[in-house]
Amino acid sequence: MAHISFSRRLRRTPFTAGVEAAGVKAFTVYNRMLLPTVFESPEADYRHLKQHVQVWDVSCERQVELRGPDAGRLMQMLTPRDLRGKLPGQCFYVPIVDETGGMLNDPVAVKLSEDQYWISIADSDLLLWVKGIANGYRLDVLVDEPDVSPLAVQGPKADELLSRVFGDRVRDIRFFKFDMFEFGGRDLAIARSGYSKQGGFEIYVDGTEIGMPLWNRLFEAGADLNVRAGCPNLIERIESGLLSYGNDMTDDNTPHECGLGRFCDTQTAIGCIGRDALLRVAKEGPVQQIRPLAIGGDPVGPCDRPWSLVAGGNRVGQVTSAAWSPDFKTNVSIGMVRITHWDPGTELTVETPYGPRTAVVQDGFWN
Ligand code: THG
Repeated sequence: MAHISFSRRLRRTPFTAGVEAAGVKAFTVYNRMLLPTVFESPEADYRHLKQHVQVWDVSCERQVELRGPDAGRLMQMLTPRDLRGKLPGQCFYVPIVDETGGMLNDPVAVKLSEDQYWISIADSDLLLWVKGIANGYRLDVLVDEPDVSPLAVQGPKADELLSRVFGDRVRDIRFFKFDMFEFGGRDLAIARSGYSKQGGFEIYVDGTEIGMPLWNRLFEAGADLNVRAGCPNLIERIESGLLSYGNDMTDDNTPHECGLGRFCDTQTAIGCIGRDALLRVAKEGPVQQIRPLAIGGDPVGPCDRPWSLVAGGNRVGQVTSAAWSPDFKTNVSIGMVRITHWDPGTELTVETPYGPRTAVVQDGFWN
């Protein structure tokens, strides 16, 4: 396989030096930034994540900052989730939709104050859409990308590691809440969140200068916890049903097709730009939806292009993420399946590069 060439367009992060020193084996590109994908091997990284604690350079989850009197109004224009009643100190997973109800991104929004939000984005150029809206509607709000880089600490020993560095107060942070902690003379938001179901935190590291000092401090403090550099793990995130924008869904999909209806309050989300479109499609309901599927046979994956799902000679969907699960001893996968074939237990054929396999719709994700 050929390599990817590095240049200024492919941005390094405040932690890239540490990631390289830790022996990273592969990167992907996400928001034009480096995102590690493998350290030892996907299976070894997975096993370690479920048993110990890892530090993840997820700087590529860039922030779109909204700051000013119209920040709250702008935030509500972007999403069908009803944000009234949300308080500073809270994070929320928010589908972002365009005027057709198509998904533009599925970020975590961080409410810092009534007039300041960070939108911690998945892989799409959301900044351009948000700047366009702010300017087109002449809103009184500044929109930009601050020098803020999330560093995730994930795994069952995450509380122990972070309490050693930031004090026992980190243990009191509840799921999808954040509090402020001092490091190197800076106030950092630390949230209990992250792209795994093994538990843990995300530190929103403000400024490049404190990046490597914080990275090194975490590894010193966690030596006896077997702390390692890690990254979002393909196997674990499929088992957990964590969606990957651009892989499992695109702007052709509504939040309801993505199974994100529980994060939509389309009736009451007044001001949401995609509201009318979503109300129209909500009447009928989605005709295809994300499903977990177990794929039979030997290990398959990763999935670098959609694999067709077929039944009775007809295409009824596609698989977009797949990996062998050592814990569940089956191939775990995420697919988009037509309504006629989406019930749990339905047996389909998936056309993989390794040949046709059976794919059985599951009644839930694995973790
Ligand atoms: N953390 C932060 N930013 C991010 C991600 C992250 N930006 C990119 C990407 N990940 C966005 N996608 C997701 C997908 C799922 C979740 C978070 C971000 C997630 N979902 C939980 C679930 O589905 O069970 C919880 C959702 C909830 O209950 O609110 O955590 O990981 N900063």
